Amino acid sequence: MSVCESRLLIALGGNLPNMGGPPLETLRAALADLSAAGLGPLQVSRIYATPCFPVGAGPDYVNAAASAPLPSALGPQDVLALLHRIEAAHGRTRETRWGMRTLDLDLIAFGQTVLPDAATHARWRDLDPALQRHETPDRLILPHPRLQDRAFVLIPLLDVAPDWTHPLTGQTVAQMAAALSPEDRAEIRPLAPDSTLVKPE
Ligand code: A4P
Ligand code: MG
Repeated sequence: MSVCESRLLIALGGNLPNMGGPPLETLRAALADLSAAGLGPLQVSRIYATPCFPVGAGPDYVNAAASAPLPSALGPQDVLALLHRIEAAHGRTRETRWGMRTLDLDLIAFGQTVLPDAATHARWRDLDPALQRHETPDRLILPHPRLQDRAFVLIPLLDVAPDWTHPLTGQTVAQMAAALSPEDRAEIRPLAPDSTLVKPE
């Protein structure tokens, strides 16, 4: 297994202020929380401004991605619980599926782990788009079932894990990103050419 394939991948996003702070500040604080919880060293993508999906469902988002070595003391469920704790600490509430949020932390991959199993994963991955908004998984699905569809996840991931390979489809992040429509790719814009969530020392 390549070094890249044995990494933990996290997608970060937000489109609502928390306690007056913009989503960019929330994402920065969440990264600090991830490090403080023992994940790392983190590799962090540039920050991207992305149009809200579904179109018109709220303000534009700020999105980013992070990658870390697999933690020795935490399993995938522990990492998801950690992400949920960090979301809650930054004002995340869950009212509507795909609704506006101060902070969304998705566990995109835990190395090559497949959960709960290949057949269930295929069902979520191939779920009719009309049903996706209404069906919410009640358990951890890995890799994240919508990974291959989301330009706001794949373009930031290109910065940190272009060679990571999906354990079920065999596609790399770079191949999944190349399969997006040019229009979807063009909508994901770095905030500045050298924008980063990590403050210089
Ligand atoms: N869950 C299962 N597997 C996972 C996983 N691998 N990572 C469970 C995270 N959570 C996972 O998640 C719903 C349920 O899935 C939870 O109970 C969790 O335990 P959620 O975070 O409450 O719901 P969500 O974020 O609304 O849904 P989901 O499926 O993560 O969708 P997306 O694709 O993240 O959509 N537009 C822009 N521009 N940028 C965004 O970041 N995000 C969304 C959310 C919509 N539109 C967006 C963005
Ligand atoms: Mg989510």
